[in-house]
Amino acid sequence: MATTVLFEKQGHVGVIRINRPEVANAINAATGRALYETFKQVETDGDIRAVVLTGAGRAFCAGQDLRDEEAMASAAHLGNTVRERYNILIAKMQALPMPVIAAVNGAAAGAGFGLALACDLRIASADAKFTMAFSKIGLAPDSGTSYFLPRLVGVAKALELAWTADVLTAQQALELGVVNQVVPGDQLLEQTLAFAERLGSGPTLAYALTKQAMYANVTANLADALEREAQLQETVGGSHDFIEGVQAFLEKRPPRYTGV
Ligand code: LHQ
Repeated sequence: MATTVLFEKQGHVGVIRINRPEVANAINAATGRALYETFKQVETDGDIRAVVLTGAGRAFCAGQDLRDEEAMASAAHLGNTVRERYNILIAKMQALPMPVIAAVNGAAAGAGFGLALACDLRIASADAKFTMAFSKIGLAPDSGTSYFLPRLVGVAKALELAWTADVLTAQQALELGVVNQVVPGDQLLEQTLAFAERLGSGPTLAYALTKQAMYANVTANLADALEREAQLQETVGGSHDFIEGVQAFLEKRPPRYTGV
């Protein structure tokens, strides 16, 4: 596999790094494919309990590689690129059962912003920045940005950010709820990994069902949401981690979760 995407395991955490620093980690065909294959590999690796997505060098991801002429050869090519490069990737990321955290080390633009938003949580370095760059080149939002962003910031703010393509600083992103934490740049990976490890040592079956419930119920009606919660509780209620969690509480000791 090409090295435009790097992958390593740190304990139970899978770290995925987009690795085209010379073009701000812009995504060409090979990088899109490698990212998809890496997330697919994570999905089937029973040992990975949390995932971190980050970028090499100064940027997180500048979105579509604007020098990738084939992707932009015609309107039809553009639509197909969105479907075949980004949509499948976003869907794969969302379907992963474990927490996926973006460690946003720099600029996240266009589809790069979309990749950050498709992660469950975002931790940003103080010098990260975010832009819905699409409109600057005459495009409309893609890569899930028109789905995720209004859910985080509301429709009016999402429209403002999409229409203006104004750049959000890390601090502004924090205030808007786009990112969960802002940390000094030189501590970004270390702090994100520590957080990922913390989540990875939790009751990960319960976490997977939590993720399912949150994403599904954000658009559900109350009756369906309540019933989904009952069903998920039925599933997780049969797990070792549930028995262990209660036992540990009663014995006044930390739980030892195994994810089953
Ligand atoms: C780039 C890029 C880039 C190539 C920086 N491509 N080289 C989906 C499907 C199909 C078609 C179209 O679109 C989409 C969805 C999208 O993602 S559309 C949005 C595409 N992205 C953009 O428009 C963002 C363009 N880039 C920027 O605004 C800035 O470069 C950001 C804010 C990302 C970073 O700014 P700086 O930190 O100041 O870095 P820089 O601008 O100096 O960039 C560093 C290098 O990376 C530079 O190369 P050079 O050889 O001049 O040093 C840039 O040309 C290159 N680069 N983005 N998307």
